[in-house]
Amino acid sequence: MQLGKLAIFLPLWLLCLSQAHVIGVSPEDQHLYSAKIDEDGNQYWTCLNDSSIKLQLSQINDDICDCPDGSDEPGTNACPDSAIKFYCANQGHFPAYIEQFKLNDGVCDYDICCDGSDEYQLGTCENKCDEIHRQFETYKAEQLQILNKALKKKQHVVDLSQRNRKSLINNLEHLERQVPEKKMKLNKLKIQMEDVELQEDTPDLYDILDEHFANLANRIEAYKRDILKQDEQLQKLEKILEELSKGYNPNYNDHAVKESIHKFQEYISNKEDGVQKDFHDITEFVKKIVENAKEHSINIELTGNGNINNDKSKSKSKSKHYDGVPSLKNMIHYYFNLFAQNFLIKTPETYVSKLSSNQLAPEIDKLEEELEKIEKTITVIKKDLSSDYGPDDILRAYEKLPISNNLGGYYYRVDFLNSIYQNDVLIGVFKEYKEGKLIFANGARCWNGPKRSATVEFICGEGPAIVSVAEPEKCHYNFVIRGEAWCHPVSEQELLQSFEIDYNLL
Ligand code: MAN
Repeated sequence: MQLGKLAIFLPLWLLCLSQAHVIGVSPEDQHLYSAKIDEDGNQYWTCLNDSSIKLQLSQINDDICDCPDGSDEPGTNACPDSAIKFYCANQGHFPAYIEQFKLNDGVCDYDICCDGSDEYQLGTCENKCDEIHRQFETYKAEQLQILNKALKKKQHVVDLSQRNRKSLINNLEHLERQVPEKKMKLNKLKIQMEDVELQEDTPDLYDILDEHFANLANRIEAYKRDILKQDEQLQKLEKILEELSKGYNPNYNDHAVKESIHKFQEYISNKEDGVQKDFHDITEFVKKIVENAKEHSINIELTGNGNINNDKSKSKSKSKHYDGVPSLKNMIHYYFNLFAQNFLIKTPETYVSKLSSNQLAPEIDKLEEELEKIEKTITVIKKDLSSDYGPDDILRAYEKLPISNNLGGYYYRVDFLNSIYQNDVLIGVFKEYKEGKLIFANGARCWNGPKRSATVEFICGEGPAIVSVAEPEKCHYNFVIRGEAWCHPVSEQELLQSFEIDYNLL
């Protein structure tokens, strides 16, 4: 105000006396207007953006624009294109800068210059800084109270989004842990399947030896018959000789007869009992071998020549080997060897599934399906976790919390990170979060127009709520959603910008 009054009585050039206060310039910038002294001891000043333009001190704020940047007229509106603004000290409130065209125009711009200094020439604007500052303090207190409440609510939202993220991570870890276990199980099943298929394809050893055993039994029977026949004949012969030895006439002194009878008697006294008991049991013995073979039967491979080939038979390569058809003498030995080589060798401890290939196949399919599903879910979760869902992952909190509102005759439903509907028309599916906005695309096609799409912006306030929907272009919608999650701590300067003076109270 004092400046204003001064201005009424003093010529303009006095407003820029050397080292004096230059009107319209902040205290920090006053030094830019200090006088320079030339060789002749005269004071001068140069334009701020062009030091080649020398001016007399009286040319500062003389209402004539001399400098290209308007720096010689900080306190007048003589330079219309100047970017320089007029400084209001606003003692008791906040200093501010006002556009020069608003200077001395008869309007008190209290929203910028609460001290009325913008009208310093007329001096008609009273200093209202005290009242305006009081109003601002009240506004600030109210706003901070609202904001603190909102920030507390925001903290809950942030906590929820972090919990949602954590549960996704837990889910991911749980699934990832299952993969190696399931893969191992699948591998085992596949190996079992191969073994079982091989087993099902290869003949049973018993089946192969069955023929040999039948052959053995037949041969034994035939030899038995031969032996019994020979035994019968032998007994007949023995009977003849016995009768001869009893009925011959020793007086004939036939040396050959005497000698033969003597040998026969010797033969009889040394003779063992007819056919051995073991011989009669031989059929029983073969039967037992066959039963044993059935019990311990295993699967083996046949070589091209029909011989049995497995690792066990290889390991017995030192055992006695018989070629061709065995004789009665070695027959038992032959067949026992064959049996022992193939049945009586302990098999290595290998696991062969009790399940058939028909039972294993669906188990393998099921496990493969499970694994595929798990791996797909892992990919989806990883993509989700690496997606940008806003600062503090905030949108994750609203993942399953759609909001709706009736606006402009339509019912809108916004399902964050999913879709937006206008009544039952799809406006779009979530595409991305970009530069603080949600982008939805690929909605239902408009009649004779593009597919519907939308952009969602957020503002701080009570919510979450859809506060407005606009359709600036045909079928592209702009949504504004208000919510505490989009509130931030504010500075005094920010509050000052949103502050509005109640002129009724001035
Ligand atoms: C419906 C609504 C409108 C849209 C027109 C286009 O009426 O989806 O928002 O502009 O279709 O035909």
